[in-house]
Amino acid sequence: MTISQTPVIAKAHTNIALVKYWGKADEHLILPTNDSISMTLDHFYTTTSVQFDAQLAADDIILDGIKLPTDGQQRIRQFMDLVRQRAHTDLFAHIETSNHVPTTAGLASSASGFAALAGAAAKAAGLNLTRRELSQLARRGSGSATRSIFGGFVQWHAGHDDESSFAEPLDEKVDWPIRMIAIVVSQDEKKIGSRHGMKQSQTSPFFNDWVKQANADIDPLRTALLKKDINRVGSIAEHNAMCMHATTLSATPPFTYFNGDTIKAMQLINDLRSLGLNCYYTMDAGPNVKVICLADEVDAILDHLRPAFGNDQLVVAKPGPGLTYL
Ligand code: 2P0
Repeated sequence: MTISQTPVIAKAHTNIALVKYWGKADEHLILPTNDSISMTLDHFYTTTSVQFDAQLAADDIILDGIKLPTDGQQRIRQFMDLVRQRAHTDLFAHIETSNHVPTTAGLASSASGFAALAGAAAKAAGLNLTRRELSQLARRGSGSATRSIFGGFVQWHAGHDDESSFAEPLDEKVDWPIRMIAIVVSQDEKKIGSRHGMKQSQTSPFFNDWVKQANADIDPLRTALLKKDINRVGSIAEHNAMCMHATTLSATPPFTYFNGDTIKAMQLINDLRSLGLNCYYTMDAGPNVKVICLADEVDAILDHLRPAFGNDQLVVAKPGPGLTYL
């Protein structure tokens, strides 16, 4: 194992789950309560550079050009400790990361962030990991990062221990024109982070039913993706998202990620569907809405959304690639 003498730069894209990860079976190892399936997006990504340096007394972390205060570094440092332990080194590192994702606004910057960090840190530390091993490592930073190691459609197998919980690509070179339109209703930081939110959701009396439903959605969604059936893909994903969000409304105390614009966007998508367009919504741990549709209907959908949302709030994304090195 040789520590890299030059910075290693990795790029990873964010992903949006079609069957969601929402609940942990093991908080320390980040083992989820159920399998999940996502689509990696081309439009939103993180680049991260890592270089170990014998001169450093602590990790030096710069996020979007700003040095992170010590209290903001804990998750990254803990993750770097894991990399150091595996690489048998006690060196600290310069870490510089740039997000091309609205940070913490429900477009999953922790997914691309920890996938890029896992890739860059492992290689900089001289660890020669397979992509499956990188997905296991990324998982320890943030669950959704497990899936961002791969491109296209990706399944995270929940597993039962560190070894058995990893992601696997279902179709990395998506050859049909599925699209996601992100309706960015808010760029504000979310009030309840997903880590805290999913824990609170586990108090819902419906939580076990949510897990059952999510596991039951996996095979039908895999089949629908294989058949390139946008209506099956969209309706499974939309129903799955609503089941997930039902666990927030029924938690103790109850909460929701939706705001008024989230509901407005859902209604506009419902209108479009009753007009015969094939479009479906999904939401994550924030108020933004992602519309699942086909490329040839994007313009008609955007036209219908524009009176309510500005051009700068509407971003069209395609399936994107997995982890790469620059
Ligand atoms: C997902 N989301 O499958 C789910 C659906 C949002 C809703 O962001 O605690 O940030 O770091 O493992 O990965 C998952 O939350 O949580 C997530 P941690 P993470 O994409």
